[in-house]
Amino acid sequence: MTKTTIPVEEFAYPGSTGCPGCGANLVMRYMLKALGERTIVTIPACCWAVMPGYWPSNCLKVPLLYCAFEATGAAISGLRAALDVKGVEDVTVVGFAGDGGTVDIGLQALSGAAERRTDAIYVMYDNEAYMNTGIQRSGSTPWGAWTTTTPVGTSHGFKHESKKDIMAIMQAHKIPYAATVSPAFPEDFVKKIEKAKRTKGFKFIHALSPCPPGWKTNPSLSVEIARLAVDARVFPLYEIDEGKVHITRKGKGLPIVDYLKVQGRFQHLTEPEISSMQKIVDDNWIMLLLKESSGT
Ligand SMILES: Cc1ncc(C[n+]2csc(CCOP(=O)(O)OP(=O)(O)O)c2C)c(N)n1
Ligand code: SF4
Repeated sequence: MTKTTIPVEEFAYPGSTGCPGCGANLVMRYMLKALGERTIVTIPACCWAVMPGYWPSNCLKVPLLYCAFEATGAAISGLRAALDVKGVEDVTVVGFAGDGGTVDIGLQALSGAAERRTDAIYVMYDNEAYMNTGIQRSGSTPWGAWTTTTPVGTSHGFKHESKKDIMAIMQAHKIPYAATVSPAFPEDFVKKIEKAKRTKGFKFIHALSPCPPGWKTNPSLSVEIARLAVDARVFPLYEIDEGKVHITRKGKGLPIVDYLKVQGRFQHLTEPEISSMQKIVDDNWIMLLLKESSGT
């Protein structure tokens, strides 16, 4: 049996107030294992703003800076500048935000930090909706999903807009490093965060984070669902290193229905609608393969 290379030391302790089976819990845990103690995490309004618990019973071993919902990119820029003025070079600055705080309200601050090449890592944990306030749809909610603001009924249906391609948006900023990670593949996850830590400048990490209440899933299946997302190529694992796309795990190419059928938020979809989703996934996969083979 292969020995794991994941660091044993924990910087996220048990006791987070997250729901059972919260994927974002694992994202924080693996991220901190890779980064270590000399890290400051900036968190805007989101589930993780609540999950550490109340002082003095915080479950994280690193300092936290809370910021306004839209301000993660600006906050990490200010923090980095302050550390630079003090001559502190060995501390990694991290912005850790949900998808709503990233692809929607926080996009301008994120874009500014990326353009300035702020030396920091921005991690977006993507539970594909505004979960902390009651499962409202975000720009990162996939086509076809139920949320409380895209209710399924006779006159409404489900979300009819596509998920924003945040990785493409970040690639357009020509940042030195961006990667997708999954809590189902911790070795790949940790390696990418370690690489981001070694790289100077602005780094972006897109982490899929299953959310049992929001996705209407069994909490014991969160890691399995994250694995199915990769194997069905709904969430391919890849990195963009100095502009070059490299797929780190090809996945098994399972039909998308294997991923959808275990989630209550997709139960209303008809066969033709599932076929439409399969086509979106297939087209995105071909596009990713083309990007990899063309070196862009
Ligand atoms: C300016 C502003 N608008 C709205 C809110 C209310 N609010 C707090 S958390 C949140 C949802 C965050 O969603 P997301 O970023 O996806 O993170 P998640 O809750 O899913 O972890 C909202 C709308 C706020 N705090 N500030
Ligand atoms: S609502 Fe979802 S993202 Fe928020 S703590 Fe619960 S499982 Fe985690």
